[in-house]
Amino acid sequence: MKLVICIVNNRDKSILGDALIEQSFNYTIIGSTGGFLKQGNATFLIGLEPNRLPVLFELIQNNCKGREETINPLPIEGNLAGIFMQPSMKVAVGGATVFVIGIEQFQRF
Ligand code: 2BA
Repeated sequence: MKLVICIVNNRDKSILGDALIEQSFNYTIIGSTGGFLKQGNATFLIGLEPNRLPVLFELIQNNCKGREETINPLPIEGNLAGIFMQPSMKVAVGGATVFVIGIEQFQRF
């Protein structure tokens, strides 16, 4: 058995969740926050048999879109605070960040 940890943009959470249900994947969603952008994202935990991985990857690819986010950093602190602003910056955020872990044992009690 494998555990797929899949981090997606909050905006793709529902559409990916619906697609997973439709294909009978079991999953849990954990609300999470990206370390760099500090924006909310969604982390899916999906337990599955390895032979279903290709179908899962296709679902993720088809339902999670890459986006460009603009970050507006806070003004530089100090005597001249508010005068020197750091420029806004564009960051490409991937459709999904996926980790696959081998599971030694899976039990439901
Ligand atoms: P964030 O950490 O908020 O990162 C959002 C996007 O910012 C990243 O998109 C990447 O394009 C950019 N970014 C991240 N760190 C950067 C840096 N030091 N300098 C410049 N740009 C940077 P993605 O790579 O698609 O990642 C989307 C989200 O997936 C991340 O949100 C984070 O929550 C998660 N993630 C990505 N890689 C990860 C990893 N190796 N381990 C754990 N979580 C990861």
